[in-house]
Amino acid sequence: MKPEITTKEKIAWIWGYLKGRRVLYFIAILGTLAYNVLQLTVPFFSQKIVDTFLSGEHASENLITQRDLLIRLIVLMVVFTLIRVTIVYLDCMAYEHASQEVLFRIRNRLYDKIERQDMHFYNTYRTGDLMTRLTGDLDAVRHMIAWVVRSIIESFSLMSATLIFLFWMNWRLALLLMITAPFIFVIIIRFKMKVAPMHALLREKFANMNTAAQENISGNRVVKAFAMEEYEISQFNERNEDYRDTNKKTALIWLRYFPYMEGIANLLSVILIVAGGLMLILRPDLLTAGEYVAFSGLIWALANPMRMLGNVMNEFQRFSAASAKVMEIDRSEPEIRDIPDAYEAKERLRGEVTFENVSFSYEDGTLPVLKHINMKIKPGQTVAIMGETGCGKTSLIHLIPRFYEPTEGTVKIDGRSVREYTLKSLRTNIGLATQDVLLYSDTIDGNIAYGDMDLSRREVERYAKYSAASDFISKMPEGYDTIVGERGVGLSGGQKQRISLARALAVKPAILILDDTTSAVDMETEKQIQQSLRELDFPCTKIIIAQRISTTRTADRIFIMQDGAITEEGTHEELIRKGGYYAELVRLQTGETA
Ligand code: DGT
Ligand code: MG
Repeated sequence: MKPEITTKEKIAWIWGYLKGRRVLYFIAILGTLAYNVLQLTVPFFSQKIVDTFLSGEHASENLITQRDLLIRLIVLMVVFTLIRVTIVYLDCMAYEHASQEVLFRIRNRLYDKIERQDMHFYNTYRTGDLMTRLTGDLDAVRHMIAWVVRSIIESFSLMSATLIFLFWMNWRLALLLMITAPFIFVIIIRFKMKVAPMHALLREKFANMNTAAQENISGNRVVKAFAMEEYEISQFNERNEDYRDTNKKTALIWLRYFPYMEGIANLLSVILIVAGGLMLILRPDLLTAGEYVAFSGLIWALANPMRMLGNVMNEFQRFSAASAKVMEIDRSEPEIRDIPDAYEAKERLRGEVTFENVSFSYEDGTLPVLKHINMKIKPGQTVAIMGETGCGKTSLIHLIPRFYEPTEGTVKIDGRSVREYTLKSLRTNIGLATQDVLLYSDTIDGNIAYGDMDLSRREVERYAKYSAASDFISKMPEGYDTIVGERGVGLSGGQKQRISLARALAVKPAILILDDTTSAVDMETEKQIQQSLRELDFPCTKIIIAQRISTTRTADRIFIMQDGAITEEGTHEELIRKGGYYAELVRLQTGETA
């Protein structure tokens, strides 16, 4: 369990992102203070007007003799109101500006963090959950900066200014109103305790719903193939209901506390009417009518912040749950990253690959997937790796670009552990065509040139030729400019594999790794590809995972893997002579016997 992030840390975290906008934000807070204090000018002036011109001893006299004062008071009231409205407007803009800026920064930083994460991270976090962090959770953070803080300042400044003013005007009556304070405190604390866990839950339900939607939209073909639409819809409905119900429950919590809060807010009026009325009648020396008017004109300035408090607390808890999720990503570090003083390979690597007693198991799995692997591949060699499905071939080659770290032993390139290179210089030397092909929603040209955006069209065409893709590409309506992937024209499995091969070749890698890259290509095309791989115009070590003997027979070396270990090793002829697993494969696939 990770230690829980405290509220203080959350606030400090936001404060960090406000850098450069802190003065603006501070001014915005001052603005909030100012316009709330200015709100009090209206009752202040009305008290003066009532006491001097309406209910005072010499009211009617004053109306004649001090007409100037009356006009001045009214003009001042209007001027102050105008000032207040202007401040409110500018203030809103300042909050908006500061919060959008913070949102922009966090979003960028988060994306940066996610993008640089290692495989383990992607195995752990679900896409829908990450998307929730980038959208809903971040919005809750922005809401905190723009709305929650303002509301808190507003409530407190209005309340304290009002209280100061009321105490200054008539401390006895003000003190009586203060009787309600402890009750409010108790209600809010109890509410907070009830509602905080609900927001954590609510956020989880929201992420669950998003994950279900994301997985089903991107995996819709499988849903369709199995005619599972109705099932999936009902699954989504369930999560949607779950989310709705949790939302309702959260809202109900406030509804449970609301009557108490409302009761206390109304109690203020009762105290004012009863106590103030009695004072006015029995002890007019203690309370003037003007003061009474000012008090009743200001009772909202005490009651409204009380009513707001629940809402503010609610939103604050929403922020609290969301920011914890955002901060988790913000603070995350990939386990696989450059070691201090990592070696930056400036020159092209020669492409010698060595496995020295390498064992490996996945962090979330218990069984060893690779067991004491020893392999030596010379620069420029072509080696083939064969073995039953699930024996660990993909896991093995994923250790070369350091997608995972071996649990034991060392993988070396050119005599240096892959750990010692900077990830960038290591990986730019490796061209990998992965087992499940992913193409971007981009042109074919853009997909092939993905690893080297500056590649000219002529070069793109050349690599397409190497991977036997140029024929079918030139037959497409817009050739290399045809959009493929999610939005574009569909491609066959074999076509996708060939584009993925061209993409791997286009970076002119020192080490080319093909993970079952020609499995969906017909025999004739495959032969063509094997031929062109031998004729590449750059030096390149090739590690080819394949199932077909036709692919492997010309390899300089063949490794047979069984259950995570290398059990046979040699050339085609050597292995046939040995009469083991490989010889059996040859017999099965070609009918040849040794
Ligand atoms: P293939 O592609 O079907 O011919 O099989 P291989 O030889 O490429 O097998 P590989 O390396 O993908 O998987 C070896 C074992 O490791 C297999 O039992 C499944 C397991 N495995 C693969 N990927 C992961 C992973 O991300 N997490 C965990 N826990 N296990 C994995
Ligand atoms: Mg595999």
